[in-house]
Amino acid sequence: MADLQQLYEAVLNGDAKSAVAVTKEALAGNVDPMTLVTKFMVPAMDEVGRRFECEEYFVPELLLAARAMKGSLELIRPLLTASGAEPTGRVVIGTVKGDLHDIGKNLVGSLLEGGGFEVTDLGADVSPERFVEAIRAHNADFICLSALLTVTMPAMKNVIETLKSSGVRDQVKVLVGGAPVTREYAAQIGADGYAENASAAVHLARSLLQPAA
Ligand code: B1M
Repeated sequence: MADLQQLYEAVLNGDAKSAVAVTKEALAGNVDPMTLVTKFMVPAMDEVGRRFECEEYFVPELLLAARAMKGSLELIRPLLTASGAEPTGRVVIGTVKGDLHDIGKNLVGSLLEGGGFEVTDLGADVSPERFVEAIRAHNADFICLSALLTVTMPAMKNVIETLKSSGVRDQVKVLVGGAPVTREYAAQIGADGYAENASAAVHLARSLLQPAA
């Protein structure tokens, strides 16, 4: 049986090899993949963030921790996305302009896929214009915007303004999330909803889907 605390330590120490090894062992032992994410990896990332804030860690340590978490998530992702369900709605997702954080956004995208949504992931540092193009190209029902930096939160508002000026605002529901984002901020910028984590994003998207005619 895998010692799951080792997964926490591996992400915290940026040890990708150990993170992958423990994850493989845990999955082989039928541990729930979301337990690995929410109980071990995310708390480790929170501790990485805390250490960064008090200058015990610097950007290289953040990068190593992110690499370790991504290594594990690559193993977990197929399990999250394998729903087999018919697509219930189309989602375009991305991290807003100026922001390179993509781990949380990737998790949200994976769970939405697992929840039966068709997901187009535009990556990180996405301009408002690229969101508009993707909405048109994929006839999206939702866009999900992620921001992890206080300074990039206003870019969410820019996206909404660009959707309006491009004439596509009424076509999509805009959902927002990311560590510094709040329900109040979402309402303030005119988003249709806020989700605090990946599973809440799936519930929210489902609740906003129009019932089939
Ligand atoms: Co940076 N970083 N970082 N970082 N980083 C934070 C965010 C920070 C809080 C660390 C800290 O100071 N404690 C801080 C931001 C402070 C602030 O503005 N409030 C910070 C900073 C300052 C920076 C730099 C400026 C550092 C520098 O260069 N001096 C720089 C900025 C670069 C840029 O973006 N332009 C920077 C860079 C980086 C790395 C590139 C090194 C790396 C990211 C690698 C990557 O993503 N590929 C990194 C990392 C790893 C972090 C921390 C440690 C971890 C983020 C993470 O992956 N968390 C982070 C501290 C922290 O968050 N505790 C930090 C795990 C992830 C699963 O959670 O992303 O919150 P999260 O996603 C959750 C929810 O938020 C929600 O669901 C997800 C899953 O449950 N969610 C959504 C997210 N998006 C959603 C969208 C939705 C719904 C829900 O749509 C509907």
